[in-house]
Amino acid sequence: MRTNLTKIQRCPWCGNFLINAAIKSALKQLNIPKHKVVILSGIWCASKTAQYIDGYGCETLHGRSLPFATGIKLANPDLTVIAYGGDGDGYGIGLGHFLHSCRRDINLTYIVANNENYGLTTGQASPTTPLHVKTKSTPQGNQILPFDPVGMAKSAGCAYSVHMIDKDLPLLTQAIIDWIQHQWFSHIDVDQACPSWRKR
Ligand SMILES: Cc1ncc(C[n+]2csc(CCOP(=O)(O)OP(=O)(O)O)c2C)c(N)n1
Ligand code: SF4
Ligand SMILES: [Mg+2]
Repeated sequence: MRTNLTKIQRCPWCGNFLINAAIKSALKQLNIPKHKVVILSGIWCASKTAQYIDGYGCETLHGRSLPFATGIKLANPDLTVIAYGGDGDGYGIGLGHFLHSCRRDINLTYIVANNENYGLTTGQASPTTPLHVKTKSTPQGNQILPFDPVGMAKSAGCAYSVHMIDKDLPLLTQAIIDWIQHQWFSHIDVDQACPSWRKR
């Protein structure tokens, strides 16, 4: 966690605030001390999370939170290791790491804040942008079929993959508690509000 932040780094009403609150609540309810928690994230809006959760953390490289998380878990099996990132991070540039993490089935929890766009870089289409949606990079509407992250995770061997929404905080918190307790790779795709670039 970063303790010297002087300003908020996300827009008002960003769904990442809710998802981060759910993680904090889950860790508290599980009584996991902060020196046993490591948060690894990729790059930007979603990935600022490593700075906001009390515990060890690192913003890694775009799409590379899972290799870092895997290494840390293998070297320190007693730690609770959570990887966190955006849809561009995990399903775009980091897709290979996601699928191979599903195959390896190492005990990590991977949370994806899926706002259906590249928020940081001002709202371009991502692999989960729905058909026909207009974005900065698809001014005529998106022509490419989005994929289903949960279906993809399951087909790659991850039994614990679920889709949640950021606004249902009790349900999301419970899912994070359950998924942290599983001894295998677990994945939560969270429908994350991005009022700045992806109005729904
Ligand atoms: C290797 C690399 N390629 C591209 C970028 C530029 N970049 C930064 S964040 C980002 C996309 C962010 O989208 P997403 O992962 O969905 O996160 P969000 O900002 O929506 O939370 C891109 C393309 C980068 N930082 N590093
Ligand atoms: S651009 Fe979207 S995802 Fe990024 S901080 Fe703003 S609301 Fe959140
Ligand atoms: Mg995104």
